[in-house]
Amino acid sequence: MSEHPDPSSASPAPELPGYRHVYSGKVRDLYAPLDPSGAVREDLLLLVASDRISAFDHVLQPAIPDKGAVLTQLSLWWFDQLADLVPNHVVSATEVPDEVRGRAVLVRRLSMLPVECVARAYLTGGGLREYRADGRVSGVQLPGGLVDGSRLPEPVFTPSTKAPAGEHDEPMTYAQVEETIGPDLAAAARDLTIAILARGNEIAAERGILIADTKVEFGVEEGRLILADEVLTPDSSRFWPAEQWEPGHPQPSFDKEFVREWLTSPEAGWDRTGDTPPPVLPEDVVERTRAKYIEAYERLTGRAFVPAG
Ligand code: Q0Z
Repeated sequence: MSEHPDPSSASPAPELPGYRHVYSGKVRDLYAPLDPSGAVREDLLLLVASDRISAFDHVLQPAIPDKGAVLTQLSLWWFDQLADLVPNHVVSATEVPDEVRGRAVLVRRLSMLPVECVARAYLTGGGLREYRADGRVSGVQLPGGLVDGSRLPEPVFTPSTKAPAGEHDEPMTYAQVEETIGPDLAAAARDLTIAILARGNEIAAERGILIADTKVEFGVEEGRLILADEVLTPDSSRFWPAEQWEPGHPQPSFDKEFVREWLTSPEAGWDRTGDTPPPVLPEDVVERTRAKYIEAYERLTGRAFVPAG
């Protein structure tokens, strides 16, 4: 067992015949399909969710088996639940290479808004820091007395910049969003982001999950917004177990609780504020985390998760 795992070895982006690899994020890989002549198709992209997991800004080892498929299937299910609110970028989840079947989606390649669209229904993280500083979140005045984990009177749009790889997104004011994409697209993106989170919470609340906040990405086609990327997954949103919700302290994460708990335990012997990479996760933490992703999928969708192959 290595003390200094190479994060890229957790689950590297596969070579896919007929596709060109264009980009890899911490946990996902992006490809462009090639046409029969071998030229890159400019109108389509293949989004592949890996089994990689990140915590405390590090990609961990090993990967979580089936995480990519669970998140892909959950995102596809949400696109259907949201279809009356917003059109989406999905072309096909079946016309994908066998090697990534279940965790890949062929999508329309869109011109993306240069804004991370975030909405918050509960106060935590960066929103809580802003509130503690001046009683406002993204310029919206909130009532006094709110604490970590408080439910907000209504969801708030808290956009941020799309930071270059390796950097953190910075909050944007609503005026900055209007200057960047124009007032009409800004208002549409704000209203849709809030509506997506509100619909998400209506559905999730009945199934014992709170969605504290979420980040969505929109493309633009003929002046209209198209929901792109992933939606309402535990990687793009904070999922909390409703049963354990108790404002006044940081809430346990539905999916990553065992990972964070172990990484910060004496057993891991890791200083997350230092520059040492995290230690390899024990098998039981991997297995319990896999079970939480599947539990989130099954509770939300009411469907059994069926692993590939
Ligand atoms: C999404 C990302 C990654 C997956 C670009 N429909 C679209 N049109 C144009 N661009 C995108 C999309 Cl979804 C797009 N990302 C984020 C990165 C794997 C998604 F490595 N980047």
